Formats: sequence, structure tokens, C-alpha cells
Amino acid sequence: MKERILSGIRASGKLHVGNYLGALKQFVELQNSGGHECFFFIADLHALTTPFEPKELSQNTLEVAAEYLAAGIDPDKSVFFLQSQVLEHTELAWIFNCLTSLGELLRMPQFTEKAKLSEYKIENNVTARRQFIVNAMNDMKFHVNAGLLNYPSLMAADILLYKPTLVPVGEDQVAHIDLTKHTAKLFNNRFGETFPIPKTYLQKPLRIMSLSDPTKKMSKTGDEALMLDDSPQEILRKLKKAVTATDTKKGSPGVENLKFLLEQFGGTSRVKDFTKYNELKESLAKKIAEHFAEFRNKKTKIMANKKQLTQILAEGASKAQKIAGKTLAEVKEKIGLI
Ligand code: AQP
Repeated sequence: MKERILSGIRASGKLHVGNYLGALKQFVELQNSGGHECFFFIADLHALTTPFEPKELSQNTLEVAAEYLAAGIDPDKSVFFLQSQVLEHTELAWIFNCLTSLGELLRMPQFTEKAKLSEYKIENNVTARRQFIVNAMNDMKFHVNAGLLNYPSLMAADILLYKPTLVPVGEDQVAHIDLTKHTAKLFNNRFGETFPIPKTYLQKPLRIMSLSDPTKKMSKTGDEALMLDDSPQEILRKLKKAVTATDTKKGSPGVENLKFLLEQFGGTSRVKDFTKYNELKESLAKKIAEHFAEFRNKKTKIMANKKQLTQILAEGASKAQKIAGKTLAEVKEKIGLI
């Protein structure tokens, strides 16, 4: 029996080298290993939880779809689809929302991070968070959307609809997967055995840091990230601005980040090989530009035929829907919805 795996990436912007090394590259390896039945999706509904513009959202969704394909996700080998095109995701998410306690959702670390609770000087403990919610309800300036809090219920639905055995995620998603397991157990205990409890497959714990602030992770919505489709000139321009260190002997988090990237893209990582950080940056820019040369060509071709791209997504959604529909029908029957 092949392990069934499922994972997704938010459509909150084009993908950067952090998304590639931390997720996409490993998705392609899992797909090509032949030992897995793979489901990969673009989480466009999750992208609504952070600020977005409609035109940008649809453009980002197509770009991310093209990037999955250009990186090697093959719709003949993996079920590849858009979350919003399989309506069962939102229906099951609602059911899970009604089973999940508010306390559990408030405890999720990503909520703290994305809702910027720190700006409200909130301690990272449940009592303080409860107090925070009470305060926030009375604060008209507090504009955090409810989707950001309920996001883990949608994520549990994204996963459990397909009854996967393995869920590959980055470290930052482990708490959400734990909540998914908890939801599955809660459901099984109350309504009868329905969901197998998936295992968390922690992808290589690596974190690519921002070029301008190496204490923060590189992010689609943060400072200028190294995008997978950046031209060689653009890569060099961004790397030239990257924070390094004043003393070449001492190093710094920024230098460690560049060295790590150089290792990942097949270059030497010994800083002493470079007399100046500029040489390190130039060498890295060359390696990254070479690594993604084929990717850039493929992506350009895929983006030139949007009709075919949307057709691929529609076919993937139809395959996914067959499985999701069965699970949802089972759930509805068990909880008494007729
Ligand atoms: N800097 C990173 N280093 C390593 N892995 C990373 N991932 C994201 N940033 C880095 C991994 O990429 C996968 C998909 O990410 P996502 O878009 O679903 O969520 P995210 O972590 O919120 O990604 P971003 O790029 O930071 O997007 P925004 O700016 O929209 O929040 C995940 O497996 C993640 O670990």
C-alpha cells in the first residue's frame, strides 16, 4: 500500500527560494519517489486570511499553479488542484469549526504571529490571550478577520477530506497538524471511526531568512524575497543588497543565510574562499540563476497558455472532488445531516 500524502501552499504571492527549499522541492521528490499517492493543492482560500487584492489574488493563483508545474509537479502523477474549486473543503471546515473550542484556536502560534498580538503586548499564554480577545471585542480598531482564527479548522478539513497517512509540512505548521489530529480523534470518538490519524512528516527543518532582516524568515508578503522566476540580473541586484557583516572573519546571521543558500544550490560554502562578501554574493547569484534557468523557461511557456493551465486545475479538482465528496457524505450521515 502506498502512503497517501497531502500538502499545500498559500496563493498569497509568487513563490520564493524559501518555499522551494522548504516545501516544493520536497513535494517533487516525494512525487517522483513512486512510493506515495500524492495530493498537492494551492490554498487560495487561506490566502484570504491576510490582506489581498482581487486582481492580485487571481494572478498569484495562476502564477503559483504555473510554478508548481514548472518545478516538476506532474498532474499525471499527483492530484493537483485549487482548494476553492473543491467545495467540500469549506463545508467540512464549518462542521469542524462547530466541534473545535475557541481556546484551541486561540492557542495556535500562527494566530499570534499573523494577528500581531505582540503589538497589543500580549503574553504568549492562554489566559493572556483570552483577556486579549475580550479587550479586542471592545476595540473598534482591531481589524483581525475571523478567518485568521478559524484557519486551522479549514486546514483540518483540507487534510482529513483525503484521509492521508502522511502530511509533509514545515516546522511552523506542526501545531496546526496537531490540531488536525485532535479534531480527527474528537470526531471519531463522538461519531464513530471515520478519519485515520495522519502522521506529520516534518520536512527537512530549514529556514531561509530574509535578505534585509536575517532574523525573520523569507516570506512572500515580507521584504523583497528571492523569487523563483527572478531574472539573473534581478537575483544579483537583490543579493547585492543583502545584509552581511562588517567583519569578514566574524560572520553574522545574514552571512550564514547566504552560505546556507550557496550550499543548497551546489556552491562552496567556505566564506574564506571569498575575499569579499561581494564575491560570495556574485557566486550565489550565478548558482541560483543557473538552477532556475529551466524553471523560468517552463514557467513562461505555461503562463503563455492560461487556458491549458486552468484546464489542468479543473481536471485536478474533479479528481479531488470524487474523494472529498465521499468523505463529506460519510461525515454528514454520521452527524445527522440529511
Ligand atoms: N523562509 C522559508 N524557509 C523555509 N521554508 C519556508 N516556507 C515558507 N517560507 C519559508 C515553507 O513553504 C511552505 C508553504 O508556505 P505557505 O505559503 O503555505 O505559508 P507560509 O509559511 O506563510 O509562506 P510565506 O512565504 O511566509 O507566505 P506569507 O508571506 O503569505 O505568509 C510551508 O511548508 C512553509 O514552511
